[in-house]
Amino acid sequence: MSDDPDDKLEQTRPKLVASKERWAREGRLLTGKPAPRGERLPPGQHLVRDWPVLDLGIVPNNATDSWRIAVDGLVENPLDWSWADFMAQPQASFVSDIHCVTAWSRYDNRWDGVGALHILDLARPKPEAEFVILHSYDDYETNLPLADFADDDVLLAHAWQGEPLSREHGGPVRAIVPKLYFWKSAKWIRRIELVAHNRPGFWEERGYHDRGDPWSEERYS
Ligand SMILES: Nc1nc2c(c(=O)[nH]1)N[C@H]1C(S)=C(S)[C@@H](COP(=O)(O)O)O[C@H]1N2
Ligand SMILES: [Mo]
Repeated sequence: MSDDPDDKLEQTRPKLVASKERWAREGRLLTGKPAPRGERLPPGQHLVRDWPVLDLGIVPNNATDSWRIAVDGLVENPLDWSWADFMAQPQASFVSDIHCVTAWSRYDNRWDGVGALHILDLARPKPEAEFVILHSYDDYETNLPLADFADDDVLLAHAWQGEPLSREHGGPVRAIVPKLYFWKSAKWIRRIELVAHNRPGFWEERGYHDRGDPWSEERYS
């Protein structure tokens, strides 16, 4: 067995990973009809009322007394917060829709947490910083442009519909990036790394789109 955390993650659910890689190769679910952003439901999506759980077979258990989150890389002021530090930050709420690349969407999710803009204000990205890599406690990674992360609807969320975020959905804290497919919304987040050069994350290395805009159907690379 290799020590590459990516391989370790892949080995926990090899069939799931293989079938999602096949979806990407075959361009499954693509309608070829991009929609304007004003359209609430992106092309090829259908609405669900429940909230499906998707993970790679590792569900970290992070008691809040040992939990930490770091912001580092190309920042003037690296952060390393305990749960108490995190909860002492100004709190933000946002209601947004979820769009998963496996074609389900869920409307009107109310998130409470700490806004990405507040975190960036404190950490102060250096001018060279152009991308953000989100790292999680299950070793999952996903990448996004700093410009997509630095938006007022992006949260590090600890609550959903007024209740603490459950462990299966990424509790105690996950990222929420509503305007991109949900694989960009890292669960069990532990580190926000600012970098100058783009670097693909787990799904981006396996045929999924670098950016992932649902309205342009940026499902696959
Ligand atoms: N840490 C981590 N974050 C993750 C994932 C994962 O496996 N590990 N899966 C991604 C994918 S593919 C999706 S669709 C959503 C699923 O979130 P949910 O289980 O809360 O619906 O989380 C994303 N964030
Ligand atoms: Mo997903």
